[in-house]
Formats: sequence, structure tokens, C-alpha cells
Amino acid sequence: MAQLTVNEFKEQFKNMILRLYAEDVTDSDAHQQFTALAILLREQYAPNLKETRQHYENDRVKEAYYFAIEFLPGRMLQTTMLNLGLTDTITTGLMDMGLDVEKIIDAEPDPGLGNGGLGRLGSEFLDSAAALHMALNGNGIRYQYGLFRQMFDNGFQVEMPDDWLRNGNSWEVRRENRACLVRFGGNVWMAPDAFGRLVPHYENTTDVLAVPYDTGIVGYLNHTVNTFRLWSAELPTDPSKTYNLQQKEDVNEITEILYPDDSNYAGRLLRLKQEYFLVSAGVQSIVRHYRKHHRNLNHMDATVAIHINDTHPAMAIPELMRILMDEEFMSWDQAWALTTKVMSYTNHTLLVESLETWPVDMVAQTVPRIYQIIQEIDRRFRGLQIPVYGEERVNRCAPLGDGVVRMAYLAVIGSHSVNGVAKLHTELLESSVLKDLYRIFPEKFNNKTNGVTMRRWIQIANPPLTKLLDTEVNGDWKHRPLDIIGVQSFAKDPTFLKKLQEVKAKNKRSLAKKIREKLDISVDPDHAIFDVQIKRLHAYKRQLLHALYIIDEYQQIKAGQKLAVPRVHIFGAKAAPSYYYAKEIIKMINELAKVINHDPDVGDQLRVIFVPNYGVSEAEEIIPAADVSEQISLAGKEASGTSNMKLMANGAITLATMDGANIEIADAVGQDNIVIFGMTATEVAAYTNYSSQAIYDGDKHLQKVVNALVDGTIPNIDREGRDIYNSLLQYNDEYYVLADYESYAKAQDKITALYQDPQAWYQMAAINIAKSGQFSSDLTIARYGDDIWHLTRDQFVN
Ligand code: AZC
Repeated sequence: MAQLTVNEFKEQFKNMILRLYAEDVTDSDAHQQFTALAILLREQYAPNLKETRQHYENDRVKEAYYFAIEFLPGRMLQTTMLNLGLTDTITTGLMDMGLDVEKIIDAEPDPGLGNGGLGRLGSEFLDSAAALHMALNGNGIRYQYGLFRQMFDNGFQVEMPDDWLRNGNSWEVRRENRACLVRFGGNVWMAPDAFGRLVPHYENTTDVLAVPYDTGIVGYLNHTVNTFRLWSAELPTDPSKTYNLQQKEDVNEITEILYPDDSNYAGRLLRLKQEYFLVSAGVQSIVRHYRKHHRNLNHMDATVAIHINDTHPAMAIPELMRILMDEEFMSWDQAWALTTKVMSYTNHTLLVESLETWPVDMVAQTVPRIYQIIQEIDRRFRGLQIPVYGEERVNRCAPLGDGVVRMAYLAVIGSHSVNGVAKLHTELLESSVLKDLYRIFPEKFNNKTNGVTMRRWIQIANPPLTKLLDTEVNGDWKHRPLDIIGVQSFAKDPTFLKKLQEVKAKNKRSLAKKIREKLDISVDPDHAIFDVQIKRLHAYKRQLLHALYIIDEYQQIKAGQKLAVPRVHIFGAKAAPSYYYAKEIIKMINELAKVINHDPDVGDQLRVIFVPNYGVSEAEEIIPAADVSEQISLAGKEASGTSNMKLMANGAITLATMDGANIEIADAVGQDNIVIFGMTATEVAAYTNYSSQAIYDGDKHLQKVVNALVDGTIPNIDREGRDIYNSLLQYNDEYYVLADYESYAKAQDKITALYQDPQAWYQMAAINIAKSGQFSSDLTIARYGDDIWHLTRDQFVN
């Protein structure tokens, strides 16, 4: 396929535009050009998709299915061109025809089928698995509307619908012939069938048709194309049934919107339906596929692994039990042994309020047969474990308790593997959040530190750095991520460091240009430090801490001091629409930005940029231009973080607490190449008598900073400023912002000092890049494949 010549490409492209739109290329618009390209690329890899499938089937290759209620694939045009080895051919061809490549890239909608890190991680894993020739399939929901589009109106976040499918989705193939029925509600009871076997009988159920849409995930230059399957809910096609409008709406609703919340579950019925819809459709299709080649399911675990990404798909466990018992007539014991061998689970959060639970009544009504099975799992778990571990402990960690289904406990009990996403996170799961189950099943627990795909975050997002690495670094870093360590040997080479500085300068200038074009704000890429915090807006991630420091800088300027180095603070963050406090923080930062960016006293010294609608595409623009990566969550709260990895790989210096994967980044680069501040997780846990008021009272400087929230320094935030102020003082500052402030401010001052010596700064940057290889998702997914799923793969990463 890579043999396609520029001329052949141009010919095919013109024909495609003609066939699709009955137009000449010159009359087509960017969206049409993008669509034609996508379809052309799909045709290119179709034979490989077929061959990959056939190879998995014919050679009985073990396949893993990654179930996740969220994915964030990002735009796919550039990845697909890159992975097919067609980037040069196609861009040359497009330019020959006088087309604007950047415009075509921008015409692709960025599917927001996830909230943040969790969804993005799933998509990085799919990309990496295909690159390693691993049989990993994605299973998710085809939300008609992705995560809301964020706009700012007078500084407030406004949520607009993300109608990403409006112009169709050129990458997907609808496979109605692979659809299956998902059953909801009604009554169920067990009674003998004609053969005297006890089987469930159903009445008054609502059946929903689950239709899969498949997208190919192209492996990097290796002919592998895996399948990413998204399910859409539709009315069943049974001609004997008619449906009224309400029934139609109830069905469509199931896959209509992504829940815009990655924490604090609202416990809404619709979300529960989405979860069961995904797992039932997915598990049924796996079983059906397996059944094509096997007489029974007895040895399904030899070729099938199902991964539960966070607890949202945890009902895959009772769903597989249901199929094995009700449809395959296995005994409970046999079905359970098989289920636990097939299932594995990743936890992504330490926030207790984010651990998913569902009221038992709701589960019993929505999925009655599943609820019966969960009850039986619970009963047997108690029966087996109480004699050994005592009632108290077992009560605390059984799947049912306090009137709810505790999804994380169900997931642990029904899986053979449970992993956290960074070393500290896994340790904390074992010692706190899941400690009772860790005591019972220590052998299940393991760590798999997250990773990121360098293809998207370096090769696509940062062409100047790619070029530098290609010309200077020995080894094959694009295939073997650890080879990027070659950069280390240049860390003291002034010529190389100068080039690295030029790469960063170039990226900063192009970001500055975009900021000017899109937001009409001028920033100085040549002198200022670009200080970046990009992630969901959450109190625990402490965007507030960063904002307080900006206030501090502003007050210094107003007091007549000059900042030693100008700063551009760049935020990107969406707040869950129902997360009032997070939205207040956004408003406050936007108002702070307005004051600072327009104050003549400030000049070029300080800018605050809040990039609206932060998502994968925005990240691709911001990350290559970052000097500083803010990873400042309260220690013990961030499971891992992944922007920390993307930013270090692009040569940003991490300003971090010892939290999540920051700890491993610090270990990798060494204390001299990262700026650490704040309390450790152990110190936080031991800090039982915290009084934010006492800290405030004892620190005049901090008082002035905090008072700016309420003294009119920042206009238009009467209510927001007061609420935030109260969260810090009246409500004792749940995330220890004031406790860490002094240490944070010192760390920021250290950044300023370090930046003034370019040689030293770019030496740190070089070491960060050199050490980023170990955070490649290629390595992470290889470990999932080796340790958890037992998949075969190419051996070039270890
Ligand atoms: C996130 C974690 O907050 C983040 O630390 C981690 O890097 C990421 O998962 C990937 O593992 N969690 C979520 O996005 N959502 C939930 C429900 O945990």
C-alpha cells in the first residue's frame, strides 16, 4: 500500500471527489476533501483489515476485548496516513493540487466520546496494540453527541452540543448483520424448559437492537488493522411490532449522549442502561463469534480475554455468567471459573466519591436477571469468605451492601487481575480503597503504569522535534520507544541543545500565532515561559493553586516589581456541567485573565490564556509548545495523569507534586530534571489537624493573594470569588491548597531561575525527552498483553 505514488494518489483522489460529489477537486470544500481522503484511506487498509481478522480466526490467535464506556480517539486522518506510511505521498499530492492540508485536517470532527484521561488512554492502547500486532479490539458506545463543546460567555462556561456525526463518519462501517438484541426491564423467573433445565423466563421486557459500527485501527507500518467497535441503540426490526414515539425516544436515548462527568456519579438510570447496553451487546457478539469456530464455550479463556476499563463495564461479569448458564447451560461453578479467567479490571481513581455504586432497586428493575446473578455472586462470596476473614471485613467488601451494588468490588471479585495505573495508585488501592479485597485476593493485584503513544504526541503533534530526533539520534525510536534514550548523549552538547531550543521556539511561535488568530490575544513566544495546565477541571487537580500564583505575580507587578521572566499561563479544562464549583473556578480564571491581559501596567510580562473547548486536537497544538507542565494535584488523589507524560516527551519541565505517575517521572529523570514541591501522600494522610485558617493567619503574603478573590482586584466575580474564598477558609480547604502554596510558589521561582540559563534548561528538556520512552503506551500495552491477557505480539518492545 505504501507503494502508492503521488500521481496515483492524485488520480484516485480526484476520482473519489467525482464519485462522491460529482464535482471537480477545485470546486470541493475542505470537508469534502477530508471525506474523500478518509474513504480513500479506508479502501487502502480494507484488505489488511480482512487479513488481520482472518489471521486471528484461522490461527486461533487469542484476542482481548477492551470494554470502555469512553474513548477519545482524536482525529484519525493524520494517524491513519502515518501508520500506512502515506503521509508524504498524500501531503505532496494535496499540495500539488493546490489544496490546504491544514484546513483538510481541521475539517475532521474530533470525536469527544470520552471525558478525559480514561477515554484517551483506551484510544492510546488501541493504537499501540495495533503497532505491536496484538489482537486487541475496542468496544464502546457510539454516542450521537460527544462531550459538550465548551464556549465562554462573559467568562462563564457554556455547554453546546457536540453534533460530531452531523456530516457522517467516514471511518466507520455499519454492520447491521452483526447486530444483537439487548433486553431491559420486565419480569424474570426461573422455570424448567422442555428438557427439564432451569432457565429464565421473561415477560414485558423492552428489547433494544444494538448495531455495531466498526472502525479500523491501523498498526504502524505493519499491515495489522484491528477493530474498534462502537454500539448504537436502535429499535428492533421485528415487523410484527409497532412502537410509539415515546418508545422510540426511550431507545434512541440510550446512545444519545455521553455523560459529561468523570467523577461524582449522578446515579442516573440512563447511565446504567448505557452500561448494560454496552456490555450485553459486546459480550453477546464475542460469544457469537467464538461459537462460530467452537462447539462449546468450555475453553473460551484460551482465546478470549475481556477487559473492564474502570467499573462502568463491570456488568460484563454477570452478563457472561448469564450467557454461560442460561444459554450454554453451564453449572454455576464452571461458569464462574471461566468468567473469572476471562475478565480483568483496571481501576482509574482513588476518589472515594467516584467509586461507582448503583441502588439495588434500580438494578433489579433495569436488568432483573443480572441483578439475580449479582445477588448470587454476593451470596457465594460471603459464604466462602466469612469463615476465613470474618463477617465485618467481608461485609465491607461484598458486592452488595448499604442498599447498593458496589461495582468496584464486583469487578475485583469477578476478575483474575486488578490493576492500578501508576505505582503509587496501585499501592494506595492495596492499602486503602480496595484493602479488604487485597487482603483476600492479593495475587490478583498488579500495577500497569499508564503510557502515551509517541506517534501522536511526537510524530504528528511535533514535526520539528521528530525531524531533530530523526537526524540526530541513533536507533529506531519510532519502533522502539526506549531508543529515544539516545538523546541523553546529547544532553551536554551545546549544538544539539541549541537545536532543541529552536524546535521549542518554533512550536511556541506557531501556538502564539493560533492564540492571536483564535483568541485575539498576543503572547510573546520568544521571551516568555509557556506554563501549561491542561486537564479536566477538578478541585483535586488544583487549578486554583496555579491561579493563586498568577494573582501573586500580578500583585508583584502592580507593586512595581518586574517579573524576572515573562510568563504565559495556559489553561485548558472542561468542567462537568453540574460541577458548580469547577465552573466557578473557570469564571474566576477567565476574569483574572481579562484583568491581566488588558492591564497596561503588565505590558508583556504576564498573560493568562484559557483555551476554550480543550480536547485532543487542542492538546496537539499546546503540548509541543509547553515549557512547563503543571501536575499539581494533591498527593494521593491523581491516579496517574497522562498529560504529564505527553508534555515531558515534548521537552517540558514538570512542576509536580509527588502524585500519580509524577513519581515515576521523577525517578526516571532524576531530581535535577524535575521541580517537585508540596506534601507527599503520606504527609497528607497524616495531616489530621489541618487548619487552613491558621496557615492564612500566619502568612501575610498569602493573605494578600487569597484576599484578591474578594477585594475587587478581580472584577465580576462577586459570587464566585466569595465561594472560592470560603472553600479555602470556611470549609477548611479540602485539597490543601493553602498548605502547599508556599512550597508551590518557591518551586515556581525555581522554574524562573532555571529558565534564565538556556543551556541548563534545554539540558533538562533533553533528559526529559530521553527518558520519556518508558512512558510509551507501546510498553504499557505490551505488559497488559504479557501479564494479564496473554496475547502474542511483536517483540521489539520489552
Ligand atoms: C483518570 C484519572 O483521573 C487519571 O489520573 C488517569 O491518568 C486516567 O484516568 C487514565 O488512567 N480517570 C478518569 O478519567 N475517570 C475516572 C472515572 O476515573
